[in-house]
Amino acid sequence: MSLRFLPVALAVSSACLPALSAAHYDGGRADSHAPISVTGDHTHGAKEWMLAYRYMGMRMSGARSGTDSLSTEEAFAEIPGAMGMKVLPYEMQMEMHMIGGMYAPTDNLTLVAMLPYATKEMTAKTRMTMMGNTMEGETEAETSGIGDAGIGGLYKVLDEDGYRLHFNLVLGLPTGSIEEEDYIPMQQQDAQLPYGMQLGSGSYELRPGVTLNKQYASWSWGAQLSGRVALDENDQGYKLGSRKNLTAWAAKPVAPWASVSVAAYQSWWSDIHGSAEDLTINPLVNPAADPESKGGRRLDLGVGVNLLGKQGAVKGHRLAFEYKAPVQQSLNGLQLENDYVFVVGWQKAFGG
Ligand SMILES: [Cu+2]
Repeated sequence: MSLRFLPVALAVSSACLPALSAAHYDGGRADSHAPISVTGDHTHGAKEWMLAYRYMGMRMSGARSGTDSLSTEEAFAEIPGAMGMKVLPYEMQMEMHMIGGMYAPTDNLTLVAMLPYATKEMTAKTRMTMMGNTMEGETEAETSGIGDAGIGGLYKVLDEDGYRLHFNLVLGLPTGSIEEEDYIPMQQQDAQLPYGMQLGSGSYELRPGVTLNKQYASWSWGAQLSGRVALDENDQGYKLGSRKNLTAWAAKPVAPWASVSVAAYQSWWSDIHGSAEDLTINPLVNPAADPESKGGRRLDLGVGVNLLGKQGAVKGHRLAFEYKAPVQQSLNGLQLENDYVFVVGWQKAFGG
């Protein structure tokens, strides 16, 4: 650049300065937090802490193999069966309550901790063929209790021009039970339930991620790449397959206290390695007991609302809702199809 352009360059850059500082990340906007099902989406300023509660409801129903939805008849035809018996998982309802906390010792580091409590209910159709007669029935199982806790941190590496970038690293702890039992009619006694009905993974788990947020005056977007890897085999002699998630969202404030969002969630997860020692259900009879029909991939789309109280008793309280449904899913072997996920969350930050 020759010297005669210097005054022009200085004038332009000084004119841009107010715009740049105005573009600093504003944590006081409803859309400064991601849609509520995204965790580890934001960091906090030094000495700030936050309490959070999330409720998640998830429903799965019907069978699928690969990308095809199967009718009950088609699904039974895919189960090899043994001794004339076949069990087809048919419906599952999961509810999860998650308590979370965040604390930022510095502007760059935010510590996080979370503990879930889940209830799972599964219904299966049974079919028994004996001497040419087929008897149909239904069986139900239910479990509830705490799941795997997580502790870790988010480390912010960039915060300028409305961009915020941080790394996520959470260690999952095997606090959830992996030996849940219920009455199994085919065995006429209580026995260990299949993998999907257990409350925890039984393993220490690494959950790394990277999160980018970008805020403009009238809207914002964000993206997160995250994963889960079991570090050790659990007491039952297996470990869950690893999982990768790629999430992207866009949000728009519609009032100083509200924003709406759309999001896309792509996830990939692999089969279970090993098999549960105490699981007496035959995988030939019930595919839920088959560690090799657990993997898959799914694309969910979500719509959400974030509310942020601006005055009076609700000042600083966040309330958010999100509904997600799959638009594409491909499952290894015979598995239950996901129907929807609904999340409600409350968050409140203090101090700072
Ligand atoms: Cu927070």
